[in-house]
Amino acid sequence: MPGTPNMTYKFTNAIIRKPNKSIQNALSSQYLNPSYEKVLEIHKNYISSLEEAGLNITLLNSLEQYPDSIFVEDPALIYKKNIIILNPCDSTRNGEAKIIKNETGKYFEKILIVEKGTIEGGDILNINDHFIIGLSNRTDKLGAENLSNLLVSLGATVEICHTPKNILHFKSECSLIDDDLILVSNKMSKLDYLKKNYNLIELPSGEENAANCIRINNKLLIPDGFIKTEEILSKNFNIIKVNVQEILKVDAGLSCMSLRW
Ligand code: CIR
Repeated sequence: MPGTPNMTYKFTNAIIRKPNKSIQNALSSQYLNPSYEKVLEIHKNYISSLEEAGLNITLLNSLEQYPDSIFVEDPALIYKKNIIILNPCDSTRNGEAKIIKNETGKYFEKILIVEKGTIEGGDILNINDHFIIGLSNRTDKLGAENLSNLLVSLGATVEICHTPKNILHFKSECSLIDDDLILVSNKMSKLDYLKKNYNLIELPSGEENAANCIRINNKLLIPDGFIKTEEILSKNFNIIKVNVQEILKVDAGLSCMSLRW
């Protein structure tokens, strides 16, 4: 296993939301409806995996009125001891921001708010004190610039890039897995900014969905069922495999079901 975890993935806590029955009506580019029972099962295993990686879990109540609300990564971002409330783009998700602010503000020193534009956490990749924000169908320039100003005021640096076409979020197909090491799909591997500044591991075609992993302390959580990815990563990482099959139906992955700090 590579050296001491850097601060980006040195975590002790995670915020997670209990699954809602209305997840069956979550946004899906494939027009698929996940089963609530299967999502419950996945969620239980997900929590166990985070605990195995050393995290204490804060479990928020389910929100039936927001079908996509278990994906808590999208309405908020945690940096240092602060929480930044984002501005989800889709009208069925936007209200999640105010709710998560009221539920979690007490855990943080400052609450900052992106007031203008739209921006979702899935489009934000954090590497130590640096953030890459990917413009996408969900994150616009105004939202990215507003978040960037807030992050800079907290001492961070920011680069605004483009999420490649037909990828929901920047992090849907990439993740930081070690110091300066990013796991990417073929499309993400072509981004100049990533190529120039980081070491990349490109996953084989057909396994793009495995690029959304989460490094937590000395463990790497990877989605189950991606045999080539497992073979590549298990050589150098302590992996924990997590089943995400049912939430793939609604374009989600491992990172989006928790906020970690
Ligand atoms: C959505 O379309 O908003 C949800 N169905 C999936 C959100 C996934 N979030 C993420 O990758 N950060």
